Amino acid sequence: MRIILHLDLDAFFAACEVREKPELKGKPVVIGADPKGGRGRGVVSTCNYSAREYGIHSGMPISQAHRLCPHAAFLPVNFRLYWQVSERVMMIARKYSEKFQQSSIDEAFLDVSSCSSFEQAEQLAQRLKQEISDNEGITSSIGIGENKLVAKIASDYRKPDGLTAVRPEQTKEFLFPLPVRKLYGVGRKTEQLLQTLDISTVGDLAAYDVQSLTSLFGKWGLQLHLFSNGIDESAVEEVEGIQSIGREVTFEEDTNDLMLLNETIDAIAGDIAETLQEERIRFRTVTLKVRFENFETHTRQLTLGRDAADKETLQAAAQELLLKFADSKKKVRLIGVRISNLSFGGKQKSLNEYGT
Ligand code: TTP
Ligand code: MG
Repeated sequence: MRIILHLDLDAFFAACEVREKPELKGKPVVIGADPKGGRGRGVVSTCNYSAREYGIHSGMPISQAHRLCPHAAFLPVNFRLYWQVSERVMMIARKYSEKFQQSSIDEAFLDVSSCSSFEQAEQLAQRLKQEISDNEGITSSIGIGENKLVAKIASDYRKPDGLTAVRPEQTKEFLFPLPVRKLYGVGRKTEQLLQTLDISTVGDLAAYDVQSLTSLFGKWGLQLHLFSNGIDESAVEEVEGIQSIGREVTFEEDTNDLMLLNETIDAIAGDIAETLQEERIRFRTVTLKVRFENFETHTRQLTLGRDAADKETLQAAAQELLLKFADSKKKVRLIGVRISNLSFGGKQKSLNEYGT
């Protein structure tokens, strides 16, 4: 039997800010675009739990967040700070298991099968939470389960500062009442398709005929069947550091001014390059994201023949990718640059893309 633990830091970007500015403690804090007194056009990256009480959440237009809670502290994204805190937290977590996998800036899986029981794993989780909170002043939530799927869903079950252990014999009763959206890989599109089949909970999905699922979804149908039954054989595999770094900008007004687009790309690239240099990170793949006025969103990417870390290479690559959109007549609402295929501290590591 395996015992897997999933760690997810609470309201991470906001927690880092509150830690740096204790006067914000207990107040609603929103991280993201400048609200400009309600006229801002970007989105909320995240917010702390006091702000969530007003209905604010990640991805919400910042103008709406401002309407819901005008007296919140609105702060810009300070990626460098979050990156540093993340690194320190991951260093702590890494000590708790030889099999460790960081899966995003604020999440990691630990294979703690060497614990003799779930009770022991819970004690270990409690110690880990305590050490993170003592050393870094931020809270976290942990889920424990027989595999990565269950552990991840469990970490989200009670938040913030939660600890949820789902023993193998409880897996199905835990999963079945949850909305299908909670399963890995089930996004809005799959959710909508499943809805047309009258499937809304994980239990509905588990009860659905697997053959019908595969004829509708192909291999993914089988995967859905397995996940809904709580089956996930994937291993906790070491993947060092985060897998990609990106920034995006929403324009004040939709635009097709090529000069403005180029300048914006240069500014984003310059910003990312600064983090790279300080942290000694190199990249090989550059992705450009463009969202048009009608919200249609496209990405184009290119992979360099060698690692790079300099601003100029990043800017040139992003500019080249922008040319691929040159024929479009539509105005641009948002533009973003992301780098992936990263190497750290001079050592090449193979990394998978992990988009947020
Ligand atoms: P999450 O772990 O999804 O969110 P969170 O840590 O803020 O809150 P919680 O886990 O307590 O529910 O994401 C981690 C960080 O990633 C988050 O602090 C900010 C960033 N992020 C974005 O920038 N945009 C997004 O849409 C999301 C979901 C997260
Ligand atoms: Mg989190």
